[in-house]
Amino acid sequence: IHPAQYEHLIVSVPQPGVQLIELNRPKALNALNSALISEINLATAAADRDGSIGAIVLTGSTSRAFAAGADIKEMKDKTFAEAYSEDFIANWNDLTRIRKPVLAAVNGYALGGGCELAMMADIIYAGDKAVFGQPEIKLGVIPGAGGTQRLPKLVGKVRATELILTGRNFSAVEAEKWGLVARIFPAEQLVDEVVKVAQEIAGYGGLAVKAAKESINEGLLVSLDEGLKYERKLFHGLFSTKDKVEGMTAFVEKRQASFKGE
Ligand code: CO8
Repeated sequence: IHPAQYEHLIVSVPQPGVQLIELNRPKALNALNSALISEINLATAAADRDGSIGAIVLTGSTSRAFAAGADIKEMKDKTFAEAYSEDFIANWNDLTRIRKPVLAAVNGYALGGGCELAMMADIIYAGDKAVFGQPEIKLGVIPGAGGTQRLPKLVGKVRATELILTGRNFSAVEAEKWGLVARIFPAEQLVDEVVKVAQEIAGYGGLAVKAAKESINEGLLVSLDEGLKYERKLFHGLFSTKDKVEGMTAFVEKRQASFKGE
């Protein structure tokens, strides 16, 4: 799909190696309907295949919302039979199968599915006025796209349970204190700053970057012993790459390494 054909996204390359994907349904505060999620999946998969891209930045609108949740209007009349038979929202998780790093830049509301979408990214950065929350309990449901699974892993079980059972919003400062957010920037500078981080990552060897992400995520699924073994296999494998030769030679020769992703 050509970038200009996305209905709900603006896709661009603000710096070499960086794919910026902006959610663009501002009138609905970027509420996540099926069409928008399909487009996110298409755009991220395209970036994952594109050899010129090293990292992906996912963001909403500067002023009001990253995403105010799943589209409540789309869900309101959906029956159990429909939700179950179409496995409603299962494809949201496709984002977590992207192998290049995904950085979420959150300004404004990241509520419900918006918070869950951010948590599918590898790193979350927040604007100083960002507001997070899992308010699904107020709608008679529970988080359905990873909120009850990822939030406890990220902020701890007790805090996550309190947030999910009360549905209360929380601030960027709380999110950073609890380890959900890596860093906070002034709202207007957020996207530029995150693009800079993405550009730095894109400048490293693509194989090592993918392996690091893969090893971290695998480690969260298995025992420490298995995780350490997995890490070592990937580490050993990287000794067969040109980037390893280049990176270490450049260090010894006291010059900047030039990685090729090979
Ligand atoms: N779905 C659909 N439309 C929305 C949503 C949403 N989640 N959020 C906002 N909108 C729409 C509003 O309906 C309104 O549209 P309109 O102008 O046509 O009435 C427009 O966006 C602007 O919103 P408001 O007028 O409400 O703006 P305010 O500044 O007054 O309030 C809030 C902003 C506080 C963010 C408020 O809009 C709000 O509370 N939104 C809902 C937040 C919420 O409950 N999110 C959780 C949704 S449930 C969910 O995500 C379940 C996830 C389960 C897994 C995923 C399933 C797909």
